[in-house]
Amino acid sequence: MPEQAANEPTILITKREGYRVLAFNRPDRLNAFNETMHHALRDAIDDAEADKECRALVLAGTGRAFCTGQDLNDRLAEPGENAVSRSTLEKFYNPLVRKLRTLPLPVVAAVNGVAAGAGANIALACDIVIAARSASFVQAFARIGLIPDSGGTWSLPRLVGQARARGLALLADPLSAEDAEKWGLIWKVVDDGALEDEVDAICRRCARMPAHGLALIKRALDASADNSLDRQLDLERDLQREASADPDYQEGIRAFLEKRKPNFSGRK
Ligand code: T3D
Repeated sequence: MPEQAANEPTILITKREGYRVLAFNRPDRLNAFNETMHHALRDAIDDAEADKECRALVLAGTGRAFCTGQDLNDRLAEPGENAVSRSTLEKFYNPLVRKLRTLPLPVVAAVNGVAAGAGANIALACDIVIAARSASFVQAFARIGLIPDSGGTWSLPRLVGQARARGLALLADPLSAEDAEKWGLIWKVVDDGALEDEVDAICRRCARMPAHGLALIKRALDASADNSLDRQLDLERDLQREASADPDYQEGIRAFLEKRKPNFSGRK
C-alpha cells in the first residue's frame, strides 16, 4: 500500500443527518494511533458533542482495519529507556475511554476489520459495537509484553466473564466477529456489505429518540458496574426523576396514547 500523504487527515469526519462518523484514517498502518490522530480524534469528539444536532457518534476505520492501537513505530526505545514512561495512556487513551463512556450521546463502533490492542478496547468502550463478519478482535498486548489497556482489563471480564477474558488477554489470539457476538462481547455481527447501512439505521433511530433519556441510560449502566443493588436502586430513582422532568417524557406518553409517532425535542 502506498505511504499516506503527510497532510492527509488522520480522522475523517462525515456529518450525516442527526449523527457524525469519525473514521480512523491511517490505513497504511492499519489505523494505528500516532499523536496527530489522538489530537484529531479528541477535537472531533469535542466538536460533535458541542453540536446539538449531533445525536449519535460513530467510530469507524478506513481501509481493511478498524484500529490497531498504538503505532509501534513510535515506541522503539533506546536501551535503558522506558518506552512506557513516554506512553500516551495518561495523556490520550484514558481520557478517550472516559470521554466515550460519559459522552451524553450513543457511540457506535462500526468495526469494519481487525481491531487490535487499544483499538479493540476503544471499540469495546463504545455503547453499541457492530462488526463486519470479516472483522476480528485481538488483545494483542501480551504478544509484545504489555497488558490490555484502554479499559480492557475492566471491560473484558464484565462482558465475557473471567475465563474468556483471561484466555483472550493471555493468549492474544484473534476472536472472530461471529464469536465476539456469540460471547456477548459485541452487540451484533453483520455481513461486510451491510455494515454501513446497519450503522446508519441505528444512528438515525437514536437521533429520533429522547436525547436526554439516552444520556441518562448511559449514566445508569456505567454506574451499575461498581454499585450494589441498593445504591443502583437509589440512582435509578434519582435519574428517573430527572428523566421524567424532561418534556420528552410527556411527549412520549402523549404519542403513545394518541397512537402516533413521538416528536422528541433533541439535545439541549
Ligand atoms: O506505548 C504506549 O503508549 C502504551 C499503549 C499501548 C496501546 C496499544 O495499543 S499496545 C498494542 C499495539 N498494537 C499491536 O500490538 C497490534 C500490532 N499489529 C498486529 O499485531 C497486526 O498488524 C494485526 C494482527 C493487527 C493484523 O495483522 P495482519 O497480518 O493482517 O497485518 P500486518 O501485515 O501485520 O500489518 C499491515 C501493516 O500495518 C504492516 O506494515 P507494512 O509491513 O505493510 O509496512 C504493519 O507493520 C502495520 N501495522 C499494523 N499494526 C500496527 C502497524 N504499524 C504500527 N503500529 C501498529 N500497531
